This record gives sequence, structure tokens and C-alpha cells, in this order.
Amino acid sequence: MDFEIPENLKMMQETIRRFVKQDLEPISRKVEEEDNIPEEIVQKMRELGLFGLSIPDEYGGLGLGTFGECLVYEELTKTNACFRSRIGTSNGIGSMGILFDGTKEQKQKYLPRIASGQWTACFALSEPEAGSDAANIQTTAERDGDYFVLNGLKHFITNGDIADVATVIAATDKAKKARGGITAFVVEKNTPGFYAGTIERKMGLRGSHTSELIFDQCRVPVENVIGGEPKIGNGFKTAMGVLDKGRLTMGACALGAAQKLLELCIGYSKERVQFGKPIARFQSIQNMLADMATDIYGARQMLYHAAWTRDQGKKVIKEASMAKLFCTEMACRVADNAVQIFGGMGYMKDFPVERFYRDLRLYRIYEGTSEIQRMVIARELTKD
Ligand code: COS
Repeated sequence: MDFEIPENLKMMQETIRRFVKQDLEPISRKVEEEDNIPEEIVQKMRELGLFGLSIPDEYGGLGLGTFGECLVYEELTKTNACFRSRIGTSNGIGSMGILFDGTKEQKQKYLPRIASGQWTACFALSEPEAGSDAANIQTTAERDGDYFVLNGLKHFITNGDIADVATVIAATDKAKKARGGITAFVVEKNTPGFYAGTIERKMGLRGSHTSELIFDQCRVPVENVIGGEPKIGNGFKTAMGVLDKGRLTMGACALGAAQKLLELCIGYSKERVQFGKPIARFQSIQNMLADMATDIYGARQMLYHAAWTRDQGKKVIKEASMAKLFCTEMACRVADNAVQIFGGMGYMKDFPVERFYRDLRLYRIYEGTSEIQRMVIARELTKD
């Protein structure tokens, strides 16, 4: 077992740490208040290559493996979660379907634009009737000669309102559902009949927009089926493959936030004096700090191992779900303790703890709820 992080990834970690400290942290509150990331910050993200972290270098990305990507996200989520979210769909679920299953032409056309950050990609799976039950997609794609005609409504789509291109999962044969009835498409902004609807109002993750996407007689050429004609009906598997990887990166986001909360709590408990001594000297606070650190330590080992296993080319369906489940549940436990340690201050908007607490709550829901992760793990454990 070699737990040493390779030199190139250590340098990447350092770069992101500096970026977080110098550029992101100072504007974190402003972004929260204005619900918007300034364009100059997005431009810096482009320059750092963040939009193409895991897109291979032949398409202009940095070509990091899953482990490297997790390390970057872990650093990036030590500040406001919206910054990671801005790049996350492009570099992750919005483009991975094209990378894993797309044709050569699709990869050449879309991946360089996405990797450079010139285009933002999003992933359109969720619908009012297809949340956890992802196969129950109601958006239809009916064949009409060399086109498919898409009709339906997607919701909760991260970056939906700003996306230039979307990976869209639609039903091409409702009866067949997950087994041959669902197809993945690449749909470009400005395609007639495709537009963003309401921007949803959320509990947290301000600065990152989540919107509806509407398809109204939207004609998409057959060549935009991800993987082309032979992959018609394969969209459920494309989506699941994308989510397997996405779940690992979600774990990394939760881990980074938890680590930051622990650091804030250690600092605060050593400074905050009550009953004549720093609260860090009270056993009740020490117990909380010890539990937080132990939780984080366990989560990190699990996540790194699962990411590393994926980088060895092995399937990690069960491990990705375990890592997402454990890291996100762990981070919410840590956030709860953090609010407790900060006491009244932890409930105030003047301190970042309150924001972390709200933002982290989403991690147990999106890209598959904790209940879905348990279902996936149990199925993998009991399958023949
Ligand atoms: N990778 C590749 N293929 C997969 C897969 C995976 N992770 N998971 C399932 N499949 C395949 C199955 O092997 C099966 O194909 P075969 O019959 O050829 O073997 C097919 O897909 C259908 O699988 P299954 O019967 O398990 O589908 P279900 O409808 O029961 O649903 C879950 C499976 C619950 C795993 C799926 O609906 C899910 O992940 N839901 C959560 C969706 C989600 O995360 N939403 C969040 C919003 S998206 S950001």
C-alpha cells in the first residue's frame, strides 16, 4: 500500500489552495449574497484548467484521473460550494457521457470547448416523476427520419440556465425503460424548442443556479445521440456510468467541507474562552472534535481507495455509492457538531459555519440520495 500523493498532484493541490485563499475566500460572502460568481473568477478558473480537470489532454483538458480530481475538489470545497459547482457539471456529469460513450466526432466537437471553459455543460436527467427512480423518465424522444423530437420537462438541473450544451436523458421507448428504452443526447443551447425555465430557489448553494429545462418539439439530429445510432436505447447505462464517477467526486466535495469545518472548530475552540478557559479544554468539546476528526479520517481513506480503484480500470459501482454515502453523511454530522461548537455564532450568517451547514445538506440528496446509495450497495452485495 502506497498512500503517498504523487508530486504532480501535490503541486495541483497547492495551486488550488492558493486560488482558494487568494481569490475565492475573499469574495465568498459577496457571492453568497449576490447569488452570482463574478466573470473574472470564472475566467481564472478557465486559466487554471478547472473546466477540463478530467477531460483527457488530447481534448485540451488536464487529464487527471478520478483520484486527482477528488484531490482538487477536496481543496475547492473548503470555501463556498458554488465555486466547485460552477465547474463541476462541465468537467463531470455534463461531459462524461460524451467522453465515455460518445463518437469520435462528438468528442472532437464538444470536449475541447467544454475543457477550455468556453462552453458550460450540464446533465439533464432529473424530472418531477424521475428523481430516485431514474428509469421513469417522461421526457420523450420520438424518431422522425434523421431527427428525434424531444418533449418534456427536466428540473433541478445545476447550471441549466447558463449551459451551452446539455447531456439529455430521454425515453425513446417507454415500455422498455432502463433496458433499451432510454437514450442519451447532446443538445446545444439555441436548438429551437429547447430553453431554460424557472430558476429554482434553494436552501443553500447560492451562487450556483439550478433550473428547469424545457423541451417543446425540440428537433435533435440522430448524430447527436451519444455514441450515435448503435447507442440508441443505451442511455440509462450511459447515465449510470456518469453517476458512478460523479458519486466519488461528490464524496470529495463533502470531505473538503468537513475538513474545513474541523479546522474552523479547532481554531475557534482554542480562542473562545468560557468559565475562564478556552472551550477546547472542556471534554465535551474535545469529544466532538475527536469524533469529527475520526469521521474525516475514515471517509478520506474510503474515498481515496475507491477513486484509486477506479483509476486502475476496475468497476466501483458499490464503492462509489459507499464513498458518497459515507462522506456526505459524515460531513453533515461534522457540520452539526460545528454549529454546536460555535454555539450562537454558528447560527449567525456572519460566520461561514451556517453556510456550510445549509450547503452540505444537499449532498445527501443530489447525484443520488443516501437511500439510493444504500439500495445500490445492497443490490451489489446480494446479486447473483
Ligand atoms: N453502471 C452501469 N450499468 C448500470 C448501473 C451502473 N452503475 N446501474 C444499473 N445499470 C444497468 C443494469 O445492469 C441494468 O442493465 P442489464 O439488465 O443489462 O444488466 C439496467 O441498467 C437497469 O438497472 P436496474 O434494474 O438496477 O435499474 P433500476 O430502475 O432498478 O434503478 C437505480 C437503478 C436505483 C440504481 C437508479 O435508478 C438510480 O441510480 N437512481 C438514482 C438516480 C440519481 O442519482 N438521481 C440524481 C439526479 S442525477 S444528478
